[in-house]
Amino acid sequence: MQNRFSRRTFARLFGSAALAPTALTNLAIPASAQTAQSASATRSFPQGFLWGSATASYQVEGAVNEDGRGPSIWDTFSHTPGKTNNGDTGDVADDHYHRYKEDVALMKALGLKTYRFSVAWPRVFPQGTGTPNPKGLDFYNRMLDELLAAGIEPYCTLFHWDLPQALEDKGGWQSRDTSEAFANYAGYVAQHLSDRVKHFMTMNEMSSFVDIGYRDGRHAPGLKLPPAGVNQVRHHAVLAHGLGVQAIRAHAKPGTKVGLAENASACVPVIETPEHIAAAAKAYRETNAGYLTVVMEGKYTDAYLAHHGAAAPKFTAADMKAIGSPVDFVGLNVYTPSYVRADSSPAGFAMVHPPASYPHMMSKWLHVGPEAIYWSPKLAAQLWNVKEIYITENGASSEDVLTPDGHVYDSDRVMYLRNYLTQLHRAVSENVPVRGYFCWSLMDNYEWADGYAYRFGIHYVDFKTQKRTPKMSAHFYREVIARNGLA
Ligand code: PNW
Repeated sequence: MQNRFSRRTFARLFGSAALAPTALTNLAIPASAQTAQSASATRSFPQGFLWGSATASYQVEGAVNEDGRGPSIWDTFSHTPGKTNNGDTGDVADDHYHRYKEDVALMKALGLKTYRFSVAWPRVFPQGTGTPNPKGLDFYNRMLDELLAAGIEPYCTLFHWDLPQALEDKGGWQSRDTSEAFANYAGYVAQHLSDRVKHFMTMNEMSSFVDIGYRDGRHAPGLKLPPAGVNQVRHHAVLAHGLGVQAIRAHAKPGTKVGLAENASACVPVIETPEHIAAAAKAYRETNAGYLTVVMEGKYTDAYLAHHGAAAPKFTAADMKAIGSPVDFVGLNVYTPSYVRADSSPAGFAMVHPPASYPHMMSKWLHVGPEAIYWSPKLAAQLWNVKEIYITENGASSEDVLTPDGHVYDSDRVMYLRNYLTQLHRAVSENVPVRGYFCWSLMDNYEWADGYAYRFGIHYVDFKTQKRTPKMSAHFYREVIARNGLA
């Protein structure tokens, strides 16, 4: 109701064309503002900062039965009645498999310096292991050539949740064999793409696919394992990452960098005092103990093992060595803040659960907390001496409305991005080594179990016609990129 009212009011006051993209495009920057901007370095990002955008294979590609692709667990899950909002599947998604040229053109128009995409494992190895399918890799070859011709640097994720169904049938991430199969696949892709891709990420958000898919059952494969099972799946995920790092190093061209993209819980001190900041650092290490912390330290924290007791994962010393393989960079996906306060418990911190009134975006889990993007990289750099960090995802879902004359005035997303980028600017100003930022997402896409109703794109997609329309947030982002800062 309130949304409808404010849109109507907006149109009455300003007319629906007042903020038309063309008007924004041609919006002249007064000379005084330009001078002020260049004079005040405080609003600029470092030269060469990589402005990007991200997508993932199953969320955008479609073409699930083409060129020899095998089924993934998301095909199975999304086709199971009752598992996804509205029964939505990724069968067509953004049809990016056929429209990648148009999508690279959108990126070019935005001025993107870089683009993060993921390779679909079941396109390359339809059965997960065994004989590769050359036609699967061909798609990425075509797409990469298009990107490079547009002057956009590719960042490649190897696993963004679309596990080959054939591997799930043999136990999936509950089986250690899947970690080995991943390393084999990762080495193969790195060998074939590292002439053009210089940055590979092994995994996207291990914490999401394990916890939501194997513990909560809300994502593929829809399991609700008991704690010991979940902890073992988690162990196989970090092991796959570590073996993947080794395989990529063994097969990629020299100079190829390897990392991961993790949504480490972004611990934010409730009040920025030394004791709450120290508590946030402890919380960052412990709340991420099964994922980023074990990857960075090569061992589970004492508190993690003690907390899980008999349900703790089973592992060997060789596993731990692989898991702790040094990475060249860390990617952090940042959305929701996790507030922390100091307390007198042995752990020295407590999580602050936000009240029901805490503001969120359309996705109820997506609490608005711009400081998350300041503290997450700052704490990671501080705890593990990381020298190269990327914000591999940040963005927001909105109840976007396409006006009859073809505009999307997503002021909530613009507000969200502006506030998060302001905090990111704060981090880089303090020399936190964040080298780039990837907005999630380039375009509306298949938002997993939430289907197509939850839109994260800065381009609106009409899923009937596949027409892409830049939203107001795309115009905002293009201005940020052009200025290399927040004007
Ligand atoms: C990430 N949570 O997922 C994924 O990497 C993307 O594929 C996804 O589309 C995007 O963020 C937006 O959701 C998340 O519940 C899913 O906290 C769920 C959560 C966080 C991230």
